[in-house]
Amino acid sequence: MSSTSKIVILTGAGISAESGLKTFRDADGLWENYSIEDVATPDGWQRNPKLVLDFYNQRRRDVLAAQPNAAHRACARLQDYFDTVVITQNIDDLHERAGSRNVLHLHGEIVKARSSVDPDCLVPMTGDIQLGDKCPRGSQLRPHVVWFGEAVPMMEEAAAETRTASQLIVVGTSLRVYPAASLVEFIRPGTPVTVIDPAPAMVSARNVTTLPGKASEMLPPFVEKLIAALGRT
Ligand code: BV8
Repeated sequence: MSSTSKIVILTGAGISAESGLKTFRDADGLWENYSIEDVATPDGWQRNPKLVLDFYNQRRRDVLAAQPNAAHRACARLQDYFDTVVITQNIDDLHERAGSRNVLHLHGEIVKARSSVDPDCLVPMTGDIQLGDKCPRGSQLRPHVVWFGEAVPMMEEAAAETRTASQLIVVGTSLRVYPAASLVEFIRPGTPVTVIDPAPAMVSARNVTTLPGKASEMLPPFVEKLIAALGRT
């Protein structure tokens, strides 16, 4: 690996778990307490927009009250030494608040709201979205989030970044949601993949290293190793 190598880090809810934000599928996860169909689908939005707004308003408050942890900071540290891209499935802004500058949100961002009629019409959102809050075009504001059954507009860009990665680091994701989970299939054959997770998902690639454990314990020393190896090239 040299300083011109590109490192892609694919993160999921697990990297924010130690910041106090619930994951989806762990014990006491979000999907244990909410029905995906009711709060994370367009049908749920049509049926009961207030329930959906309340769900995301509470998550936005939790995100704004949370702080980045050592794993988010380790991702940010990498960009001082390598061409680094963070591709996250998370809608929180903890990577950005930890200092990462090149973050690609596959499933949207909780700190933005958008028009219900024009997906390109976005407004910053750090408070609650209420029924009756309108976008500049006069439609009800909704969370800027990709729901199940909605297309993932950033997928093409994410695949292009992954195709040119010299190293892929997968942190804190069950790799259960598509097409995000299929990103691992876009690496060039033989590209080293490192999976960090207390319960690592299976990654079918030729060169996979699994580091079982929590993101904030396993990622910082791994990042220091990558940086130290630079000094020896
Ligand atoms: C689409 C909303 C088409 C934002 C989310 C049947 C088979 C396969 C696929 C499908 C199928 N039926 C339907 C589909 C497609 C569907 C899908 O994949 N469903 C799954 C459930 C099977 N996908 C879609 O609908 C996507 N769209 O396909 O559109 C299309 C095309 C063109 C035109 C129109 C339509 C849209 C998917 C996006 C859905 N939105 N979230 C929000 O509310 O946040 S997905 C949701 O799950 C989250 O956003 C998250 O990104 C995603 C993945 O979850 P993870 O991040 O991995 O979290 P999880 O809890 O699962 O795992 C946590 C991990 O962390 C665990 O491994 C755990 O061990 C680990 N961990 C815990 N603590 C720590 C830790 N790791 C490290 N340290 C710790 N301390």
